[in-house]
Amino acid sequence: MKENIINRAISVLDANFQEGGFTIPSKGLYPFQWKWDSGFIAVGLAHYNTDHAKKEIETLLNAQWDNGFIPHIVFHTDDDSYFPGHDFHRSDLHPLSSKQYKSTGMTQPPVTGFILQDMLNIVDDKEDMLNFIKGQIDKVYDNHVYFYENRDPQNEGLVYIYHNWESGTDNSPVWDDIWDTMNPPEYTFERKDTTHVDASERPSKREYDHYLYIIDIAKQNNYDDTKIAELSPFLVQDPLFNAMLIKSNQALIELYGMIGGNDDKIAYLRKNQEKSIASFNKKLWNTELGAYVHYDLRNEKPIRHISSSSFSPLFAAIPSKERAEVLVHTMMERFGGDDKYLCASFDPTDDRFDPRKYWRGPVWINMNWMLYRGLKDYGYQEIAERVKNDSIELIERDGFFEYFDCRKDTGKETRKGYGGDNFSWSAALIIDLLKD
Ligand code: 9WN
Repeated sequence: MKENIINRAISVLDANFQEGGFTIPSKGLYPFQWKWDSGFIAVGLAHYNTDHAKKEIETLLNAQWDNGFIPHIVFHTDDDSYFPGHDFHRSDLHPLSSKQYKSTGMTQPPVTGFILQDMLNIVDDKEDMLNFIKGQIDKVYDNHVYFYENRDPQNEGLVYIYHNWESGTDNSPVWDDIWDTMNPPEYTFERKDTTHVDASERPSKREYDHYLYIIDIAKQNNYDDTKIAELSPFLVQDPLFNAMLIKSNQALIELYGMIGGNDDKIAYLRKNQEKSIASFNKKLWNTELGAYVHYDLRNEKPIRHISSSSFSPLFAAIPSKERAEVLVHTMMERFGGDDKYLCASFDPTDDRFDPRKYWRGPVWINMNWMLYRGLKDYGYQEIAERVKNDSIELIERDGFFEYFDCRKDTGKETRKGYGGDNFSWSAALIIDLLKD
């Protein structure tokens, strides 16, 4: 069974690998290179094709801007089957954007640092991988400097995101609180996603109006970070995004330690790491809910809803042992019922929960992969195994879908897999989980 899933996963990844040296997330629905997808994909590739794994990271980092920014989508081709494409995003408006690659002007969770470390841990030829890392690591470091110097207006060690697409958890009900503060114009545009996937599984037209409006504001200001911090109606400190930065800081510190001769960079990362972890625990922890939550920096208030992002700090060693216990208790109480697969992307006890719709409730394999490792690190072996086995069961039942209905009993509807099929990170990360 195990070998069979791994072989099928390899076929998915190989079919999605493109001539340009990168992997698309899913044929039809997502035809370009995405930032955090690339990282997860590289982990899977490292298990069986080191050259592709290295290429994946290289092609992403080649599209870095001169200010250290790494975009969320790199448009390697002129494919017009995705909306909004490069002609809407217009990365050329920023004076320091890549002259060679078209991209978006927004980013995604900074996973690349810890991915480099994972790749090193996975491969047999450590010397070869360390050499590769030596050639790439400064780009990732520059990306972290970009975040700390441009995305932290109150100098707290917590960086903001200015768009829901930067979070990776696009239509999470957490953002409904922000949409309530906005009233964007009605845009006329042609959706492409709903030609690939049923509209009921995707964000609504009105949600897209909000998404486009925020980009318009950023474009009117040539993607200038200071202006965005001043004007964007969406300005959020996201626990998932910041946990990824912290996890990657730690990996960069350890990798630079192995490489040697980078004391100034290690010192910079350590200083920020300490500050970030302290602020994270102080500002994003919500005692009443027993969980980490998002903070709305524009309106200066916490967003009191629990999502799978609330548990991602376990993966980055952020909570104390005691706090981790409270967090895991919250998770099991709200998300861990016997009638559900772990882990729903949004709180099943919340009115906004939808078990089948995108980031409003379904299980996502990348979140499970992080949760599995976090739980294991804190000694919750049994729950970790459940997260792993649930992930395997869902994929074995239905295939390598983008997300899965989190209910065990779905009545007449026997299908559990939704969104894009043959989805790359589901394939990549299941390889990693099965090899663990
Ligand atoms: C917008 C590629 C991406 C993932 C995101 C996921 C989805 C895009 C979309 O697909 O977002 O970035 O068009 O819906 O939410 O996490 O990186 O797989």
